[in-house]
Parts: sequence; structure tokens; C-alpha cells
Amino acid sequence: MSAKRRIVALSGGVGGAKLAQGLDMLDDVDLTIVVNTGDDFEHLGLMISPDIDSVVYALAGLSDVDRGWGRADESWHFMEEIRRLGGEDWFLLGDRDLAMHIARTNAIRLGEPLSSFTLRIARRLGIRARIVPMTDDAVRTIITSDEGRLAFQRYFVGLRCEPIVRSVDFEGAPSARPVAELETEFADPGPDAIIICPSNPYLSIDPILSIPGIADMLSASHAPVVAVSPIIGGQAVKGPTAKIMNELGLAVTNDTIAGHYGDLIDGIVIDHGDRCPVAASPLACLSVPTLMHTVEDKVSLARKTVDFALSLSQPERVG
Ligand code: FO1
Repeated sequence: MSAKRRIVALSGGVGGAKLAQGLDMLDDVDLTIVVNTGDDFEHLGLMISPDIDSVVYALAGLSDVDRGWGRADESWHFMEEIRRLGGEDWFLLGDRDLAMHIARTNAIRLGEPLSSFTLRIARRLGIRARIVPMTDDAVRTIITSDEGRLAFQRYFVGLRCEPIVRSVDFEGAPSARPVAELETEFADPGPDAIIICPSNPYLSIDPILSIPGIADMLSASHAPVVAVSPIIGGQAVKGPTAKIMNELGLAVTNDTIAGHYGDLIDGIVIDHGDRCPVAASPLACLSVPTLMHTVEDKVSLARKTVDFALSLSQPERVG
């Protein structure tokens, strides 16, 4: 049997987790997923890492597919009781999900890094892939909007993404260090391909690329970097990507997505109904169905994306 191909994927929550799940189901892939933690926050005394949990639940087959976040088969007794006590109820924590937040908060208070906790929990839930936060340091996404500066979950959940976005910052990023597992991952010989999942580039992927060293690791790697566009027919499948692009004065097109990642990417995967970007420099483009409703859709897009990325590899030069 030939050796597995080493793939590093960059992912946010819901949309990214779907492709990550497909990638994890490919038998010939050895997968590491680097996850955004800019959405993390402390709530009711608990450390919440929404994107990590979305990826963990998706890969463990535990996620609520319709809601897009949290646990399937969830109940809400805790929320009912916190409401009765006059506690904060704008951010929903299901009873099953609560166990994850309590376990994480306890581990971190006892001195375990987020990365070690996440790897441990993923293994315990039978997940094959290595799931790592982008950093063990605190980085917080801040939205500057027409309603002022907002912490991410206040904007996203509390205000339902309604404020008009002027800019996005990643507090703590300049002094944050990439998670140690990434150094190992990119040490010689490094990955065979790097895939940017169809997450929101501005809210979910940029925080990862804002950690000093991560974009450099991607650029220095011999592996082709391929982004899967989150835009289909001029709209985002879910979430505020298109709304934010409009507010930032950007056309909601694959050209904008390609231009945003610029020289970092060697190829882009777009939906079969859309046009390939007319980029300044030649950019490889694969046009396939990118909507992922079923497990088969996720595996199919993952297969096509991996094969496309590997087809862009430069053969090693000898001499
Ligand atoms: N999203 C919501 O729209 N409303 C919620 O009340 C909410 C609670 C929540 C709890 C735990 C968790 O892991 C995720 C949760 N999310 C909720 C999703 C989360 O805000 C987003 O998925 C991400 O931060 C954006 O990627």
C-alpha cells in the first residue's frame, strides 16, 4: 500500500468543518486541521472554543447538522434554569455541549494547553485527524462596526451579525505563537498539500494567517496551497461572508476571494455554476459542485480538492 498523503487544512467552524469531515474520511489522507480560535471567549466562567468544537463534533459524527453548531440530540435544561435565575441567556449552551466546556475549562485551569486538551479529546472521541488550535495564546477577533468595537460573539450571536462591519482585528495576534504541532507538521519533508476550507476568509481564516509565522510556513512549504471558495452564485452558503464583503466594499465574487489570498494560494476550487477568477497571475482553478448537504457531498468535494491540490505539486528537482 502506498504511503498516505499528508494534508494540512485550515478551518473555521461550520462550513470549514464540513470539508474537514470529508477530508478525514479519505483513507489515503493523513490529516492535520488547524482551527481558528479568534471566536473563543469566556462565558459564564467557561472557556468556549466554538470553531474547535464544530470541527470536533463534525469529525466525531456528533454535530447537529441542521443548526450547524453544537451537539445533535441536544437538550436545553441548563439554559432554562440559567434564564430562571436571571443569568445571561443570549449565547446558547446545550446540556451535552456543556460537558465539553466544563472539561476544557477545568483542564486549562489545571495548566493543560488548549492544543493538548483538543488532541486528547479528539483521540477519546475516536477522531483520526489531528485537530489543533492555531495557537495556545489568547487571540480575540474584534469587529469594528457602525455600533462600535464588538467582541466577536457579541457581534455574531448577540447582534446576529446586524452591525455594519468597518474592519476586523485580531487582538493578541502580534505576540501569539503558532501551536507547536505546526512546527512539527511543516518540518522537512512537510505536508503534501495545504487546503484552505470554505470558511469565511475575513472572520475565520485571517485570524489563523494573522499569527506570526503561519503564513510564512505556508509560503515556504513546497506543498501546493488550494483554497475552496465559500461563495456560490454570488452568495455565501451560510453566515455573513457575503454581507461583510458588501460592507467592506468588495464584490462578492471568486475574484475577490482569490485576490484576498493572493500569492499564498496556487489554486482555487469554485462551484461548478460560477466563473473561475480572472486573476492577474495564472491561478489554477477547479470547478466542481461545492455545496455540501450529505456526507457523500463532503467526501466527494474532499476527494476532488485533494486530487486537484496534488496535481499542482512541482516534481522534486534533481541536481
Ligand atoms: N451560534 C449561534 O448562532 N447562537 C448561539 O447561541 C450559539 C451558541 C454556541 C455555543 C457553543 C458553540 O460551540 C457554538 C455556538 N454557536 C452559536 C456557534 C458560534 O457562534 C459560531 O459557529 C462561530 O463562532 C462562528 O464560526
